[in-house]
Amino acid sequence: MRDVPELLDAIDLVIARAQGIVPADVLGGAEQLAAEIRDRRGFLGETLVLAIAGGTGTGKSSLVNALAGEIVTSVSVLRPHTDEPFAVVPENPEPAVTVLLDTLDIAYRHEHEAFTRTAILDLPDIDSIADWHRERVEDLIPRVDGVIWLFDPDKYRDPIVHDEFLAQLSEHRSQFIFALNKIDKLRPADLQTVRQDLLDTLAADGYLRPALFALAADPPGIAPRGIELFREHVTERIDTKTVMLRKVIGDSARIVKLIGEAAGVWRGASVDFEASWERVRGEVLTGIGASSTQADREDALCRLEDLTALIAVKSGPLLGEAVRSVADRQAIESVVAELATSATSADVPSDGLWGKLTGAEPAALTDPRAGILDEALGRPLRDILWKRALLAATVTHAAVGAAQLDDRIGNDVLQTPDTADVDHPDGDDATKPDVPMEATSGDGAEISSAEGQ
Ligand SMILES: Nc1nc2c(ncn2[C@@H]2O[C@H](COP(=O)(O)OP(=O)(O)OP(=O)(O)O)[C@@H](O)[C@H]2O)c(=O)[nH]1
Ligand SMILES: [Mg+2]
Repeated sequence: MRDVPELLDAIDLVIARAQGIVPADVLGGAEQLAAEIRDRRGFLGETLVLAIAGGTGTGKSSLVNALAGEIVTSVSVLRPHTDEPFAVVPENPEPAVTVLLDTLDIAYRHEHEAFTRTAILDLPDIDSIADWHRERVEDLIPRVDGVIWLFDPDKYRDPIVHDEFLAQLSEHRSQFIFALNKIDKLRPADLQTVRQDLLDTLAADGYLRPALFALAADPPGIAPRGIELFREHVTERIDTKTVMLRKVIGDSARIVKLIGEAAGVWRGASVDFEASWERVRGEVLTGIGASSTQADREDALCRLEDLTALIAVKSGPLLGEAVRSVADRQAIESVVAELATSATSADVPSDGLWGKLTGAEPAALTDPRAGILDEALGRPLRDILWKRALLAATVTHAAVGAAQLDDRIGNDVLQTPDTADVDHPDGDDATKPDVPMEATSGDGAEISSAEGQ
């Protein structure tokens, strides 16, 4: 299992294949849980995806370069400069990052070693590019882990930015990280005034005590400032995200277990149909020969009924019902009657070489009436059990995938998962992802003030 989005796809498949096998109330609960996981805002891969937004020339591209420690995206005094979205991503990014960039139509991507678990999207400026509408930012916000909104000392009160964007987006406040760039252009005393003024303006927009950093991403002739503190904040967000992801994985594992148990496939899916069917078929064919009595037929009837009853019980309530309806008393009686009428003296079983070699009941292999039994009962039962086997395989895939992901994310994200000891949903691994901590701050929660100097 490569990533959490793939796990969620596996969960969807489990739910789809459980239709008609698992009772509707269990399935409804599982569907709701799965929908809640999908609705969680933020990027569901392991990478922390942050978008940089802000007015033209505020230094968005410069901040990307400062975080990378070298020039990865072009900076210019000519405005607007970046007119195509651009992403800096980790080396060999997880597939979900590529999928996200594809869906966001971000063609320019730069893999950089400085970004081990972070991807930064450098977006075109919002106040001069015609097609950068608020809807586009709004559409982006739930898919990323945060938006870094950049200001500069000259234009930080721009009414377009505050009225058209930030005030309208304040319900997503926990997603925003603000930064005042180009502080090298301010005297220390002015910095405090501007910072307070910006905080007041943001409060009026609906952002109380926001994360606000003071930066100089590309001050002429001197080293950048405030970048380390900013980087620490990003690292904290990565840790918070890891906790959240482990909760998502734990919830996913719970869904799989819920369905696996309800379908009766959690502790192994086999109902041993093939072996039992071969045995009972042999016994029945041997019992109903040309000279069989009423008692022999009764005995055959009972054997077939016992087998289907056993399979029905092992298949769980819904499939059990299906088994009982394709192999009801009437169907069994009619096939036994057909076997009796088509029996000839040639059907007397012989203990041939084939039987000695395979250990199989020779009657079932040589008796042409075996086809009658297979057609009437064997095939319909197999069709039902196939659905169950498919669900079992899907449950195993999802449960093992959840355990692998939990193992990887919980220990070392760069480590290759060792799947050798994970082999079955029976294992404790599948239920392990119960995390001791609650997920990251929920909808509308304030993030604590993390002001840079
Ligand atoms: N004095 C000073 N200038 C900076 C700082 N950061 C960036 N600049 C300059 O501001 C100008 C604009 O920077 P960019 O990084 O291109 O700005 P941008 O937000 O990407 O602009 P668009 O791509 O047009 O949206 C460039 O000339 C930078 O060198 C800073 O901290 N201090
Ligand atoms: Mg730019």
